[in-house]
Amino acid sequence: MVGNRHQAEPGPRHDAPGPRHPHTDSAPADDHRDRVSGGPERDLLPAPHPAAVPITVAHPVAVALGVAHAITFSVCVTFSVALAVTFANPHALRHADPTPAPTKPDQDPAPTGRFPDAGSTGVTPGTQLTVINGDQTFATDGQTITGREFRGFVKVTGANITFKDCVFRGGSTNRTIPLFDSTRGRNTVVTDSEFNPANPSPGIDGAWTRNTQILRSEFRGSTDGLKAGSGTVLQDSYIHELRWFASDPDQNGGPTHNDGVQSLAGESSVTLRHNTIDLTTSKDANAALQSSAPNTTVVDNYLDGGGCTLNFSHNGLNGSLTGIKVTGNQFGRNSFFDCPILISTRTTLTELTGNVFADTNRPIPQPERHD
Ligand SMILES: [Ca+2]
Repeated sequence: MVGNRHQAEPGPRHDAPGPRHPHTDSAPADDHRDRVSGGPERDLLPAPHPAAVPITVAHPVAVALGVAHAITFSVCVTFSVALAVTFANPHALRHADPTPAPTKPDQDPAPTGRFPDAGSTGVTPGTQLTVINGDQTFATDGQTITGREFRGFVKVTGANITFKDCVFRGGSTNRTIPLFDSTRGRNTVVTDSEFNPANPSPGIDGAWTRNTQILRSEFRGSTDGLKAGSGTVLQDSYIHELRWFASDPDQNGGPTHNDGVQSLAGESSVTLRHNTIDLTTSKDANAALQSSAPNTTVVDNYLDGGGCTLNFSHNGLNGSLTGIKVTGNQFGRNSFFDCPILISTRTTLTELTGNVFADTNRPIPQPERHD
């Protein structure tokens, strides 16, 4: 499992000298860097699958349309353990139209003024969920899985596999593991689904992904919501209420470093489009997005919370962090250091336009810059 992600992981920035944060004069400088950039994050993502690099995500519109058609018939999937317990989905507030027209992920949509929430994400109301007990690995190319509640950890190793209207709950463990792992799959799609651990623990994240689209889905209750690897697109989704722990073995016994989305050094080409990432309800959260991934795009999101809400760092890279676009986002006021965006000294923002505070529609301040 453990691959080169270990070497690529940023080291603890609190060990490095740096300027004092202008907004925290009364606090030791170490405090800021530790809170906003974190110490050594969990670094157990596997090495990229050889077939998964370079990134080749299927055309998003074609995939989305494929999903829409796929749900009109039943695909038989054989599970190693399948407990035929069905029950009605409790999320009755889901949007009324179960098959909204997909947004073209390769075009910037017009800002809608309404951001994703519990009512517009997750399992479609009325879905009958079948409980699947035990860990599962999906290796058969092209299959579509619908209406499952996974009470076990799910891995994807095949290509062009779609999950729709699924709930990922994991199990009880002290391992460092995501509820859903598509880092070794190709062109994975997850729509209208929920990531919510049944037994939260410091090592449980919502999802680890590569070459994956996640649409209209909800993350809550995990340590990090999404570890977004190369070729990940997160769109129209809702990340909130992450779970903080005072002692995390992956942080040398220190508290968890909760991030809505985290992209580790070694990953690239991550897109966050029209999501709500709200960490204001997560204790001492690190960031809505902590990223060391070049060619990351953050567009038309609602973002709030964390030490700094967006935190870009070249730490762990053998050079600069480049190709970062942050455009058309709305920010809340609740970052701990009054810091919507922090960039490291070797981070370049290729685009930085149209980012405003949600309450006033006034531009956010220029990014803080230090290591
Ligand atoms: Ca983290």
